[in-house]
Amino acid sequence: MSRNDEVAALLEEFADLLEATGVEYKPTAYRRAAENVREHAAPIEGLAAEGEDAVAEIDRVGDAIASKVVEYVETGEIEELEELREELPVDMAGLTAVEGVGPKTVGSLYEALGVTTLDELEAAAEAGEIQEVSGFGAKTEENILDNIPFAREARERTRLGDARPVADAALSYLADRDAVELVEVCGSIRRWKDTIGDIDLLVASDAREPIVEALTDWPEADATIEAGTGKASVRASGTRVDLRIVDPDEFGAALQYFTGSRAHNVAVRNRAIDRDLKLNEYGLFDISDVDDADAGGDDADADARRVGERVAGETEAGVYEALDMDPVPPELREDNGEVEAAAAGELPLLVDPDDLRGDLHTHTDWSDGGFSIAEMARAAAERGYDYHVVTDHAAGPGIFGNTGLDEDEIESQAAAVAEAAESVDIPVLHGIEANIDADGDFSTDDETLAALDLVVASPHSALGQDAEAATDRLVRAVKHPHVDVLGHPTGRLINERPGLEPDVEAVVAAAVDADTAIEVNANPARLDADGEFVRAAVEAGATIAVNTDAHAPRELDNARYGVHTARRGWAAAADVLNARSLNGLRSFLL
Ligand code: DGT
Ligand code: CA
Ligand code: CA
Ligand code: ZN
Repeated sequence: MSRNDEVAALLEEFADLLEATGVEYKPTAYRRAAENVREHAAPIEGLAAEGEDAVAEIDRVGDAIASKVVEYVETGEIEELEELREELPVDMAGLTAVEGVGPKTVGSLYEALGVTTLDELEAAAEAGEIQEVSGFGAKTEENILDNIPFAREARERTRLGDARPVADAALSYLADRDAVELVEVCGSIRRWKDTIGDIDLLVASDAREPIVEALTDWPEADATIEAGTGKASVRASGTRVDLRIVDPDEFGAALQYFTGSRAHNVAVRNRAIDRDLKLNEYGLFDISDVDDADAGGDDADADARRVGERVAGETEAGVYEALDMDPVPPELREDNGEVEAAAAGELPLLVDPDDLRGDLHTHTDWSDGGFSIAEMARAAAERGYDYHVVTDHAAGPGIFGNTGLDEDEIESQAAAVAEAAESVDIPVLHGIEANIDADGDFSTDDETLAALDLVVASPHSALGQDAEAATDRLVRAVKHPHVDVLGHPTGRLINERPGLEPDVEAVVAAAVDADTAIEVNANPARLDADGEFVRAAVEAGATIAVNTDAHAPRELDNARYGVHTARRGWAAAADVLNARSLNGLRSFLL
């Protein structure tokens, strides 16, 4: 966390506490200031060292806030904030993580019931105490109770998109150490799950100590949690990083074991048992000549678990092959039929990041993006894509500010896209991200939609509607004759809001019927559709599109999150619309 992020978080806490104690206007000022401190290019500690005036140069940061920032950087605390914390000793972040619970609610519930934590909130709701508080009712209490599990999980798990860059940094740092022979991520992050509990790393080396030391000395590690002989754990960017060190000839078995999931490992181990083999983190062993059937059980020490004759374990692929299976891509290891498919030689050839030939959902400064049509298209060309599609927001409810395009603006954008395309090496198509309203209608007229090369249709509002309404809405949108891609189908934001919960089977059946592709939105806050949704779509024969929804050139690099999510849904390159050539794409759009 940079100091700018740290100060911004503090100002936001200040805003929440002020709001909870009933102060008006000021909270908004603190939140705006926080946002600008976070985005500010220069390090805040440098400005604070120059004094209040330098801090107040930041947009929206007034003198009063600037003096508090200086106070914090100089003394490590802000007196007024400490007083507020004492007055209202609540776990603000934990409580406001519950959808429908804002700082004001936290303030009222603390005053009336003394609620300070998520557990206390749950207990009060279960006891029916919340509906007795003035301004609250039975419905609010029920909503709070419904939303607590989601909030609790969100507090415990990190988004893949936040954890993966930390894991990548650790990987390249460790790969550069002399004593390290091999290093890999394992656990849920290697399976590209959309949220992860911790980052697991595996190193192959004959040494132990220098590697434990290397991890605890890692400049990005904020704290050491544990430093043993064969393993170590640190905290980095708020996430736990677990490292295990194994002998090089046991690396494959350990990688297989620590990648999980537990359910996948159970299924694979049972397959070993059927063959009179024993699989553990040290290798795959032939135990047919071992007398004592209990030898090397899970409770035995490491040496005793290396029992019988070892038949595999140096490479992970070798372990699977010795069990008469094709190697299983990590994304599939959830015990959802992959063990049977691998044994039958029927695993799909999954889509790969290199298969993508263009992005079908991107924004420019015509709506809420930050870059011109030409800048975005050139960035796509630089990434080796064969074509680029511009899909700015059409006007509609839920579209930020006034940034959506009306029919006239869409028409003028067509000319601008054609003009920009002249300065770009790849074809640039003109699309739109149309807005699916609560009923499944569109705010943009049919004639305008018909004239576009491609229409992505996405929900942006009414994301709390019930399952039946959500299903009707998405099915209608998918069947609209001019819609080509259903964008971020549920509208979920990982760890923030669950989004729509439609009948997925019904939506994908409609998509197959209408020849509409289902998007995997690769924005790491979304990953929507998720793996399960993709699996249903692929099984029904629907087409998938993996799009970044980029609002800036560097966001085009998020494509990998979408591809791995599609892989979690068993998608092959042939299932993916933007893995096709321009001609292939055009014939789908006809
Ligand atoms: P997470 O971190 O909650 O997102 O999920 P994972 O899958 O990364 O789980 P984690 O970090 O607890 O352990 C990593 C993998 O190691 C896990 O997928 C399976 C394997 N593993 C760890 N401990 C055990 C164990 O006691 N028994 C078995 N069968 N497998 C284990
Ligand atoms: Ca893990
Ligand atoms: Ca772990
Ligand atoms: Zn978009």
